[in-house]
Amino acid sequence: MSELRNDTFLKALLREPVDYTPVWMMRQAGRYLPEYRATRSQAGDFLSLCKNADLACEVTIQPLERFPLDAAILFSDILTIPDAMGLELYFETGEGPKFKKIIRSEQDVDALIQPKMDDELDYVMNAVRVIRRELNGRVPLIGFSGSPWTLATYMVEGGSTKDFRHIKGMMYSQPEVLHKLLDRLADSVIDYLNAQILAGAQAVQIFDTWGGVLGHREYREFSLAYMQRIVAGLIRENEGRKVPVILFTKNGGQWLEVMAGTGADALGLDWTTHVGEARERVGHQVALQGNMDPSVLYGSPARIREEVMRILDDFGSHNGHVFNLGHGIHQFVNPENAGVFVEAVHEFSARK
Ligand code: 1CP
Repeated sequence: MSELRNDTFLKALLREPVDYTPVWMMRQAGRYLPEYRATRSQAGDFLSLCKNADLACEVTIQPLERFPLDAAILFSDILTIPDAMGLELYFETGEGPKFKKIIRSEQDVDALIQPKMDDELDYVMNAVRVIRRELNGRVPLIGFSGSPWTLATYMVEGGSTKDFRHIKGMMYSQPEVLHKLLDRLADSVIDYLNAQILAGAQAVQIFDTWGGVLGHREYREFSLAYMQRIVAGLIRENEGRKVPVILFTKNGGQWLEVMAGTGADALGLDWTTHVGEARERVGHQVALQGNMDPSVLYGSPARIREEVMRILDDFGSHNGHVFNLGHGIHQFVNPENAGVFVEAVHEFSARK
Protein backbone atom coordinates (compact mmCIF):
# COMPACT_ATOMS: atom_id res chain seq x y z
CA MET A 1 0.00 0.00 0.00
CA SER A 2 1.24 3.50 -0.80
CA GLU A 3 2.20 5.71 2.08
CA LEU A 4 -0.40 8.03 3.54
CA ARG A 5 0.50 11.62 2.61
CA ASN A 6 -2.10 13.39 4.76
CA ASP A 7 -2.75 11.77 8.13
CA THR A 8 -4.05 14.89 9.91
CA PHE A 9 -7.53 13.38 10.21
CA LEU A 10 -6.25 10.16 11.83
CA LYS A 11 -4.02 12.12 14.20
CA ALA A 12 -6.85 14.40 15.28
CA LEU A 13 -9.07 11.39 16.00
CA LEU A 14 -6.35 10.01 18.27
CA ARG A 15 -5.85 13.45 19.90
CA GLU A 16 -2.30 13.69 18.62
CA PRO A 17 -0.96 17.19 17.78
CA VAL A 18 -1.85 18.57 14.33
CA ASP A 19 -1.05 21.80 12.45
CA TYR A 20 -4.64 22.60 11.54
CA THR A 21 -8.16 21.19 12.05
CA PRO A 22 -8.94 18.47 9.50
CA VAL A 23 -12.35 18.50 7.83
CA TRP A 24 -14.71 16.23 5.91
CA MET A 25 -18.46 16.43 5.34
CA MET A 26 -21.05 13.81 6.15
CA ARG A 27 -22.60 12.72 2.83
CA GLN A 28 -19.85 14.56 0.95
CA ALA A 29 -20.52 12.43 -2.13
CA GLY A 30 -24.12 12.93 -3.07
CA ARG A 31 -26.90 14.67 -4.86
CA TYR A 32 -25.71 18.26 -4.27
CA LEU A 33 -22.89 17.52 -6.76
CA PRO A 34 -23.86 17.55 -10.48
CA GLU A 35 -21.05 15.07 -11.22
CA TYR A 36 -22.59 12.64 -8.67
CA ARG A 37 -25.99 12.91 -10.37
CA ALA A 38 -24.33 12.19 -13.72
CA THR A 39 -22.54 9.06 -12.45
CA ARG A 40 -25.67 7.86 -10.70
CA SER A 41 -27.74 8.09 -13.85
CA GLN A 42 -25.02 6.15 -15.65
CA ALA A 43 -25.28 3.41 -12.98
CA GLY A 44 -29.09 3.29 -13.27
CA ASP A 45 -30.12 3.38 -9.64
CA PHE A 46 -28.53 3.99 -6.28
CA LEU A 47 -27.95 0.34 -5.33
CA SER A 48 -26.34 -0.43 -8.68
CA LEU A 49 -24.01 2.48 -8.03
CA CYS A 50 -23.04 0.97 -4.65
CA LYS A 51 -22.50 -2.44 -6.23
CA ASN A 52 -20.27 -1.19 -9.05
CA ALA A 53 -16.82 -0.75 -7.46
CA ASP A 54 -15.44 1.51 -10.20
CA LEU A 55 -18.42 3.86 -10.10
CA ALA A 56 -18.57 3.79 -6.27
CA CYS A 57 -14.89 4.74 -6.32
CA GLU A 58 -15.54 7.53 -8.82
CA VAL A 59 -18.22 9.16 -6.66
CA THR A 60 -16.14 8.71 -3.49
CA ILE A 61 -13.34 10.73 -5.08
CA GLN A 62 -15.52 13.40 -6.74
CA PRO A 63 -15.74 15.68 -3.66
CA LEU A 64 -11.95 15.39 -3.15
CA GLU A 65 -11.39 16.73 -6.66
CA ARG A 66 -13.39 19.84 -5.79
CA PHE A 67 -12.41 20.50 -2.17
CA PRO A 68 -9.23 19.98 -0.11
CA LEU A 69 -10.94 17.48 2.23
CA ASP A 70 -8.85 15.56 4.77
CA ALA A 71 -10.68 12.24 4.46
CA ALA A 72 -12.66 10.21 1.95
CA ILE A 73 -15.68 8.13 2.97
CA LEU A 74 -16.62 4.89 1.29
CA PHE A 75 -19.58 5.37 -1.02
CA SER A 76 -22.17 2.88 0.15
CA ASP A 77 -25.12 2.88 2.53
CA ILE A 78 -25.93 1.67 6.04
CA LEU A 79 -28.80 -0.42 4.62
CA THR A 80 -26.48 -2.87 2.82
CA ILE A 81 -26.58 -5.12 5.91
CA PRO A 82 -30.38 -5.51 6.14
CA ASP A 83 -30.40 -6.04 2.36
CA ALA A 84 -27.80 -8.81 2.68
CA MET A 85 -29.81 -10.35 5.54
CA GLY A 86 -32.58 -10.98 3.02
CA LEU A 87 -34.90 -7.97 3.33
CA GLU A 88 -34.36 -6.78 -0.27
CA LEU A 89 -33.68 -3.06 -0.26
CA TYR A 90 -35.08 -0.87 -3.01
CA PHE A 91 -35.54 2.83 -3.67
CA GLU A 92 -38.58 4.45 -5.20
CA THR A 93 -37.87 7.74 -6.92
CA GLY A 94 -38.63 10.70 -4.72
CA GLU A 95 -39.02 8.45 -1.68
CA GLY A 96 -36.56 7.06 0.81
CA PRO A 97 -35.29 3.49 1.13
CA LYS A 98 -37.80 0.63 1.40
CA PHE A 99 -37.66 -3.12 2.07
CA LYS A 100 -39.68 -5.84 0.38
CA LYS A 101 -39.68 -7.88 3.61
CA ILE A 102 -40.04 -6.41 7.07
CA ILE A 103 -39.44 -7.64 10.62
CA ARG A 104 -42.41 -7.80 12.96
CA SER A 105 -42.05 -11.10 14.87
CA GLU A 106 -39.55 -13.54 16.33
CA GLN A 107 -40.04 -15.83 13.30
CA ASP A 108 -39.05 -12.92 11.06
CA VAL A 109 -35.84 -12.46 13.07
CA ASP A 110 -35.11 -16.20 12.94
CA ALA A 111 -35.50 -16.18 9.16
CA LEU A 112 -32.75 -13.57 8.69
CA ILE A 113 -29.59 -14.65 6.88
CA GLN A 114 -26.31 -14.06 8.72
CA PRO A 115 -24.54 -12.34 5.81
CA LYS A 116 -21.04 -13.37 4.77
CA MET A 117 -18.53 -10.66 4.10
CA ASP A 118 -16.87 -12.54 1.26
CA ASP A 119 -20.20 -13.35 -0.37
CA GLU A 120 -23.33 -11.18 0.00
CA LEU A 121 -21.30 -8.15 1.10
CA ASP A 122 -18.19 -8.75 -0.95
CA TYR A 123 -19.12 -5.86 -3.25
CA VAL A 124 -18.57 -3.44 -0.36
CA MET A 125 -15.08 -4.81 0.41
CA ASN A 126 -14.29 -4.71 -3.27
CA ALA A 127 -15.24 -1.02 -3.39
CA VAL A 128 -13.00 -0.38 -0.35
CA ARG A 129 -10.04 -2.04 -2.11
CA VAL A 130 -10.58 -0.14 -5.36
CA ILE A 131 -10.97 3.20 -3.56
CA ARG A 132 -7.80 2.65 -1.50
CA ARG A 133 -5.89 1.89 -4.69
CA GLU A 134 -7.21 5.00 -6.43
CA LEU A 135 -6.68 7.26 -3.41
CA ASN A 136 -3.07 6.17 -3.53
CA GLY A 137 -2.29 7.63 -0.09
CA ARG A 138 -3.90 11.03 -0.73
CA VAL A 139 -6.09 11.01 2.39
CA PRO A 140 -7.40 8.25 4.71
CA LEU A 141 -10.53 6.28 3.81
CA ILE A 142 -13.39 6.05 6.32
CA GLY A 143 -15.50 2.89 6.46
CA PHE A 144 -18.88 2.90 8.17
CA SER A 145 -21.94 1.06 9.37
CA GLY A 146 -25.28 1.92 10.91
CA SER A 147 -25.76 1.16 14.60
CA PRO A 148 -27.88 -1.91 15.37
CA TRP A 149 -30.70 0.31 16.70
CA THR A 150 -30.68 2.53 13.60
CA LEU A 151 -30.65 -0.47 11.26
CA ALA A 152 -33.45 -2.10 13.26
CA THR A 153 -35.66 1.00 12.85
CA TYR A 154 -35.54 0.61 9.06
CA MET A 155 -36.02 -3.18 9.22
CA VAL A 156 -39.06 -3.04 11.51
CA GLU A 157 -40.68 0.05 9.95
CA GLY A 158 -39.91 -1.14 6.40
CA GLY A 159 -38.28 2.20 5.54
CA SER A 160 -37.96 5.73 6.89
CA THR A 161 -40.33 6.79 9.64
CA LYS A 162 -41.35 9.92 11.51
CA ASP A 163 -43.15 8.35 14.46
CA PHE A 164 -41.21 5.08 15.04
CA ARG A 165 -44.53 3.38 15.63
CA HIS A 166 -43.63 -0.24 14.90
CA ILE A 167 -40.11 -0.29 16.32
CA LYS A 168 -41.19 1.42 19.55
CA GLY A 169 -44.26 -0.81 19.66
CA MET A 170 -41.90 -3.79 19.51
CA MET A 171 -39.62 -2.22 22.14
CA TYR A 172 -42.46 -1.86 24.64
CA SER A 173 -44.46 -5.00 23.83
CA GLN A 174 -41.85 -7.59 22.76
CA PRO A 175 -38.49 -6.31 24.05
CA GLU A 176 -36.96 -9.80 23.85
CA VAL A 177 -37.65 -9.97 20.11
CA LEU A 178 -36.02 -6.59 19.59
CA HIS A 179 -33.02 -7.67 21.66
CA LYS A 180 -32.70 -10.79 19.53
CA LEU A 181 -32.71 -8.66 16.38
CA LEU A 182 -30.18 -6.16 17.82
CA ASP A 183 -27.96 -9.04 18.88
CA ARG A 184 -27.94 -10.47 15.35
CA LEU A 185 -27.23 -7.02 13.94
CA ALA A 186 -24.37 -6.35 16.36
CA ASP A 187 -22.64 -9.57 15.24
CA SER A 188 -23.04 -8.60 11.59
CA VAL A 189 -21.83 -5.03 12.16
CA ILE A 190 -18.67 -6.32 13.89
CA ASP A 191 -17.97 -8.65 10.94
CA TYR A 192 -18.80 -5.91 8.45
CA LEU A 193 -16.57 -3.22 9.96
CA ASN A 194 -13.70 -5.64 10.53
CA ALA A 195 -13.93 -6.77 6.91
CA GLN A 196 -13.86 -3.11 5.79
CA ILE A 197 -10.80 -2.50 7.98
CA LEU A 198 -8.98 -5.53 6.55
CA ALA A 199 -9.93 -4.41 3.03
CA GLY A 200 -8.34 -0.99 3.74
CA ALA A 201 -10.64 1.31 5.74
CA GLN A 202 -8.36 3.43 7.96
CA ALA A 203 -11.02 4.70 10.39
CA VAL A 204 -14.62 3.64 10.93
CA GLN A 205 -17.76 5.51 11.91
CA ILE A 206 -20.90 4.05 13.46
CA PHE A 207 -23.95 6.08 12.43
CA ASP A 208 -26.60 6.00 15.14
CA THR A 209 -28.90 8.36 13.31
CA TRP A 210 -31.98 7.43 15.33
CA GLY A 211 -30.52 6.82 18.84
CA GLY A 212 -31.71 10.31 19.79
CA VAL A 213 -35.39 9.34 19.59
CA LEU A 214 -34.97 7.01 22.56
CA GLY A 215 -35.60 7.73 26.23
CA HIS A 216 -32.48 7.99 28.37
CA ARG A 217 -32.85 4.47 29.80
CA GLU A 218 -33.85 2.96 26.47
CA TYR A 219 -30.88 4.63 24.76
CA ARG A 220 -28.50 2.73 27.02
CA GLU A 221 -30.35 -0.56 26.74
CA PHE A 222 -31.31 -0.63 23.05
CA SER A 223 -28.62 1.42 21.35
CA LEU A 224 -25.52 2.16 23.42
CA ALA A 225 -25.03 -1.36 24.83
CA TYR A 226 -24.83 -2.79 21.30
CA MET A 227 -22.48 -0.08 20.07
CA GLN A 228 -20.27 -0.77 23.07
CA ARG A 229 -20.16 -4.42 22.09
CA ILE A 230 -19.21 -3.46 18.55
CA VAL A 231 -16.40 -1.14 19.68
CA ALA A 232 -15.04 -3.98 21.84
CA GLY A 233 -15.13 -6.38 18.87
CA LEU A 234 -13.32 -4.22 16.32
CA ILE A 235 -9.81 -4.59 14.96
CA ARG A 236 -8.10 -1.47 16.32
CA GLU A 237 -4.79 -1.66 14.48
CA ASN A 238 -3.98 -2.50 10.87
CA GLU A 239 -1.11 -1.78 8.44
CA GLY A 240 0.93 -0.70 11.49
CA ARG A 241 -1.48 2.11 12.42
CA LYS A 242 -4.32 2.55 14.86
CA VAL A 243 -7.78 2.40 13.28
CA PRO A 244 -9.87 5.00 15.14
CA VAL A 245 -13.57 4.42 15.80
CA ILE A 246 -16.06 7.31 15.70
CA LEU A 247 -19.47 7.02 17.34
CA PHE A 248 -22.19 9.38 16.16
CA THR A 249 -25.58 9.44 17.88
CA LYS A 250 -27.63 12.19 16.27
CA ASN A 251 -29.31 14.19 19.08
CA GLY A 252 -27.12 12.33 21.58
CA GLY A 253 -25.52 15.43 23.13
CA GLN A 254 -26.91 14.63 26.57
CA TRP A 255 -25.19 11.21 26.60
CA LEU A 256 -21.62 12.11 25.67
CA GLU A 257 -20.12 10.80 28.91
CA VAL A 258 -21.57 7.32 28.50
CA MET A 259 -20.73 7.33 24.80
CA ALA A 260 -17.11 8.15 25.67
CA GLY A 261 -17.21 5.22 28.09
CA THR A 262 -17.67 2.75 25.21
CA GLY A 263 -13.97 2.96 24.34
CA ALA A 264 -14.57 4.78 21.01
CA ASP A 265 -11.78 7.18 19.98
CA ALA A 266 -14.06 10.01 18.88
CA LEU A 267 -17.66 11.17 19.16
CA GLY A 268 -19.63 12.86 16.40
CA LEU A 269 -21.73 15.84 17.47
CA ASP A 270 -24.72 17.44 15.86
CA TRP A 271 -25.19 21.22 16.10
CA THR A 272 -27.45 21.21 19.15
CA THR A 273 -24.41 20.78 21.43
CA HIS A 274 -21.83 23.49 22.24
CA VAL A 275 -18.56 21.96 21.10
CA GLY A 276 -16.52 23.69 23.84
CA GLU A 277 -18.85 22.42 26.58
CA ALA A 278 -18.69 18.95 25.05
CA ARG A 279 -14.91 19.16 25.12
CA GLU A 280 -14.95 20.05 28.81
CA ARG A 281 -17.20 17.09 29.52
CA VAL A 282 -15.27 14.40 27.62
CA GLY A 283 -12.20 15.97 26.00
CA HIS A 284 -9.73 14.03 28.12
CA GLN A 285 -11.21 10.76 26.85
CA VAL A 286 -12.14 11.19 23.19
CA ALA A 287 -11.74 13.47 20.19
CA LEU A 288 -14.81 15.33 18.92
CA GLN A 289 -16.12 15.57 15.37
CA GLY A 290 -18.54 18.23 14.20
CA ASN A 291 -20.64 20.22 14.40
CA MET A 292 -21.92 22.94 12.06
CA ASP A 293 -25.61 22.94 11.17
CA PRO A 294 -25.66 21.82 7.50
CA SER A 295 -28.22 24.57 6.83
CA VAL A 296 -25.55 27.22 7.42
CA LEU A 297 -24.43 26.28 3.89
CA TYR A 298 -27.59 28.05 2.65
CA GLY A 299 -26.13 31.28 4.08
CA SER A 300 -23.71 33.69 2.41
CA PRO A 301 -19.98 32.89 2.18
CA ALA A 302 -19.39 35.52 4.89
CA ARG A 303 -21.94 33.88 7.18
CA ILE A 304 -20.42 30.43 6.59
CA ARG A 305 -16.94 31.74 7.43
CA GLU A 306 -18.26 33.41 10.57
CA GLU A 307 -19.87 30.18 11.76
CA VAL A 308 -16.69 28.16 11.11
CA MET A 309 -14.70 30.72 13.11
CA ARG A 310 -17.18 30.53 15.99
CA ILE A 311 -17.06 26.74 16.21
CA LEU A 312 -13.23 26.74 16.08
CA ASP A 313 -13.21 29.37 18.85
CA ASP A 314 -15.73 27.41 20.90
CA PHE A 315 -13.60 24.27 20.64
CA GLY A 316 -10.52 26.33 21.50
CA SER A 317 -7.72 24.15 20.08
CA HIS A 318 -6.89 22.33 16.89
CA ASN A 319 -5.96 19.17 18.72
CA GLY A 320 -8.64 16.53 19.15
CA HIS A 321 -11.10 18.18 16.77
CA VAL A 322 -12.26 16.98 13.36
CA PHE A 323 -14.46 19.59 11.72
CA ASN A 324 -17.63 18.32 10.10
CA LEU A 325 -21.26 19.15 9.58
CA GLY A 326 -23.59 18.02 12.36
CA HIS A 327 -25.42 15.80 9.84
CA GLY A 328 -25.40 15.12 6.11
CA ILE A 329 -25.02 17.93 3.57
CA HIS A 330 -28.40 18.78 1.99
CA GLN A 331 -29.05 18.08 -1.66
CA PHE A 332 -29.96 21.71 -2.48
CA VAL A 333 -26.71 23.23 -1.20
CA ASN A 334 -24.61 25.13 -3.72
CA PRO A 335 -21.31 23.21 -4.02
CA GLU A 336 -19.43 26.52 -3.98
CA ASN A 337 -20.61 27.11 -0.43
CA ALA A 338 -19.28 23.69 0.59
CA GLY A 339 -15.93 24.86 -0.79
CA VAL A 340 -16.10 28.07 1.26
CA PHE A 341 -16.75 25.93 4.35
CA VAL A 342 -13.81 23.55 3.82
CA GLU A 343 -11.34 26.32 3.02
CA ALA A 344 -12.46 28.39 6.02
CA VAL A 345 -11.77 25.48 8.39
CA HIS A 346 -8.22 25.20 7.07
CA GLU A 347 -7.57 28.92 6.91
CA PHE A 348 -8.80 29.84 10.39
CA SER A 349 -7.50 26.78 12.24
CA ALA A 350 -3.97 27.06 10.81
CA ARG A 351 -3.70 30.57 12.27
CA LYS A 352 -4.35 29.45 15.83
O1 1CP B 1 -28.65 9.12 -4.93
C1 1CP B 1 -29.62 8.97 -4.19
O2 1CP B 1 -30.76 9.40 -4.47
C2 1CP B 1 -29.50 8.19 -2.94
C3 1CP B 1 -29.28 9.04 -1.77
C4 1CP B 1 -28.30 8.33 -0.87
C5 1CP B 1 -26.93 8.54 -0.77
C6 1CP B 1 -26.10 9.53 -1.54
C7 1CP B 1 -28.63 7.25 0.00
C8 1CP B 1 -29.95 6.61 0.21
N1 1CP B 1 -27.48 6.84 0.63
C9 1CP B 1 -26.42 7.60 0.18
C10 1CP B 1 -25.00 7.42 0.54
C11 1CP B 1 -24.66 7.32 1.96
N2 1CP B 1 -25.48 6.90 2.98
C12 1CP B 1 -23.38 7.55 2.48
C13 1CP B 1 -22.23 7.86 1.54
C14 1CP B 1 -20.99 8.39 1.89
C15 1CP B 1 -20.87 9.91 1.97
O3 1CP B 1 -20.53 10.53 0.98
O4 1CP B 1 -21.02 10.46 3.09
C16 1CP B 1 -23.46 7.35 3.88
C17 1CP B 1 -22.39 7.52 4.91
C18 1CP B 1 -24.79 6.94 4.16
C19 1CP B 1 -25.27 6.56 5.49
C20 1CP B 1 -26.72 6.50 5.75
N3 1CP B 1 -27.73 6.00 4.97
C21 1CP B 1 -27.31 6.89 6.98
C22 1CP B 1 -26.53 7.39 8.17
C23 1CP B 1 -26.12 8.81 8.03
C24 1CP B 1 -27.25 9.81 8.09
O5 1CP B 1 -27.41 10.53 7.10
O6 1CP B 1 -27.92 9.88 9.11
C25 1CP B 1 -28.69 6.66 6.89
C26 1CP B 1 -29.72 6.93 7.96
C27 1CP B 1 -28.95 6.09 5.62
C28 1CP B 1 -30.25 5.62 5.09
C29 1CP B 1 -30.54 6.25 3.81
N4 1CP B 1 -30.02 5.85 2.62
C30 1CP B 1 -30.41 6.71 1.62
C31 1CP B 1 -31.23 7.70 2.20
C32 1CP B 1 -31.89 8.82 1.44
C33 1CP B 1 -31.28 7.43 3.58
C34 1CP B 1 -31.98 8.26 4.62
C35 1CP B 1 -33.40 7.89 4.75
C36 1CP B 1 -34.04 8.55 5.97
O7 1CP B 1 -33.95 9.79 6.10
O8 1CP B 1 -34.64 7.81 6.76
